[in-house]
Amino acid sequence: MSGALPPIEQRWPDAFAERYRAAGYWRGETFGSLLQERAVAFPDRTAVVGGDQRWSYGELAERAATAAAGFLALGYRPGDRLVVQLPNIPEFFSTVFGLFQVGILPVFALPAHRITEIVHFARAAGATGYVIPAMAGGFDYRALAADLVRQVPTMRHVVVVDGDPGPFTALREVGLGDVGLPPGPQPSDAAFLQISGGSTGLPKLIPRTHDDYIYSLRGSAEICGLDETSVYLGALPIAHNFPMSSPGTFGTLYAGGTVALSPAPAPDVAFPIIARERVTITALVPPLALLWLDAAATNRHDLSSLKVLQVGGAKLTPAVASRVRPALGATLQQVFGMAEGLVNYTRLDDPEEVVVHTQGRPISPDDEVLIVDDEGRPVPDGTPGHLLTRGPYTIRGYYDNPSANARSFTEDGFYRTGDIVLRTAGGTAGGNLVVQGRSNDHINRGGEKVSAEEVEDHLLAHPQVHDAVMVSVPDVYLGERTCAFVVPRGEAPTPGAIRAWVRGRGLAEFKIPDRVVFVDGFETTAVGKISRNELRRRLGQQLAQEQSPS
Ligand code: AMP
Ligand code: DBH
Repeated sequence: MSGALPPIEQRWPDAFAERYRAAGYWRGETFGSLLQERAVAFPDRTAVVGGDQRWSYGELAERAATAAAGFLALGYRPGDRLVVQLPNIPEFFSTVFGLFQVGILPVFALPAHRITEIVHFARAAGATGYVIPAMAGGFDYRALAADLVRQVPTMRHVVVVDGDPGPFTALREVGLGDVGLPPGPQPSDAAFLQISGGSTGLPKLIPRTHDDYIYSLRGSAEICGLDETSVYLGALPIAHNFPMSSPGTFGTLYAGGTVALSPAPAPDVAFPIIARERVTITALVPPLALLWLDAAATNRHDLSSLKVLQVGGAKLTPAVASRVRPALGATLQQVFGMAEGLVNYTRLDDPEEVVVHTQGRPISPDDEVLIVDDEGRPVPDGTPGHLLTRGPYTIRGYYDNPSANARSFTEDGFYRTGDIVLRTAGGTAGGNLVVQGRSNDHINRGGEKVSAEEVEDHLLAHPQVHDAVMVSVPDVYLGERTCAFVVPRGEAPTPGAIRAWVRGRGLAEFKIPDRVVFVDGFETTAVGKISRNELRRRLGQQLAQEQSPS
């Protein structure tokens, strides 16, 4: 029934694959073998803690094997895709490691995604199943599932991993069937599909192989000094690439450490868990880091176990960065990464100046980083330019998306990140990247990426909207906020009605415009319409000027 996997023709060319194997980056490990080996080596060590559950490596492996058998009994086979939308609960790991073992590909949705996004992921991936919790964060995912099965008839099952499944299938009640475990995927096969933050338009699907992702985990765990005594707190949504792999929960399991899960990243939820589980490392986006720093001043919990605070996903200001050590007694590590691959870290022994002022340098000696001007010519160190990259864990193409691939990759396989960066010259901080901004329409709202174009398309669907442009507005807390300029058709609706409209279209809350401004029309030039990118730039500048004190 389920469609065959479109060929992932965007693999690394043979010469590169051979080089990455010869260098020892790709070692032929798979996620299935990785968990098995650890469960044999140290079955009783704690792997995952969350809610009132505490699973050893042995128990996690057993639960993953049961999940694998359950999905097989439901009729799923290697190469099928399932949209997985799970919060920070231990069942996340038993489910996805079960899928990895069979070679079924999870498509990692975030808990914040809503019906429009889930339908898009399901269709784009040709998914035939949807895996959810019953409830999380006060939201009923079964209602979302009911909507999904109405809109996407190829959904064969909705699988609920905890609680009351309602009309759907409870994973724990699926019989094991008589299907033997298939041989399992090859290390060079895609293990899952990550979601791009959306540089232009709708989010794209990112195929990551066992080989490449496990290399990035191993490299990250090494850079972060993880070992079996490490306790990583999953505070951000763990389906996101940063807390999953940099080194994140997967890197921690790779190193044989313990993953502790926080149902929310707020200090009052996370601090008691840090104290109880003796957490050694965690990852935050900048607005949360600021919240933690403020909360630390009056905090009653023992946070002394915390050695490393990673901050990434959006630009951290030096002023906030320099507060981390005094307030938390932990080493700050800046992390500049992307679900498409390349991840940069400041190193734990870097001088304070480097840690506070730069976003680090790549994991691998074979990460190729090019910084070029608008014409594609390399710029000197210290000069901002477009960041292009290629390497042993950076994809060569999105899943089944030729037009995005033509835009986002060069002929010779470099990924156009859309980021404007500079490389620092000489001195102690030499050779590190400093992020300057973006070259396209994606707005970074405190680490949550919003495509202006995607939201504009929803605004334009409103009957009283003639035209709409969404821009980024500087914000002290989030870095950037969104503002939608709307040209009404006939009588102007209220800003509240516009925001309610976007919410009603079934989008994640973080994509709803923070502000709505009505205007009579947009600038045009003598030769016709100016480009939307140029329009966004001018409107953004206009807003910034209005905001700055004169
Ligand atoms: P995504 O496409 O959702 O994986 O987001 C990746 C993008 O997030 C990068 O291309 C950057 O634009 C942004 N980003 C990630 N980490 C940082 C950071 N430390 N500083 C500035 N921007 C960042
Ligand atoms: O923002 C990101 O996508 C990101 C940030 C830090 C990421 O994917 C990562 C590290 O791996």
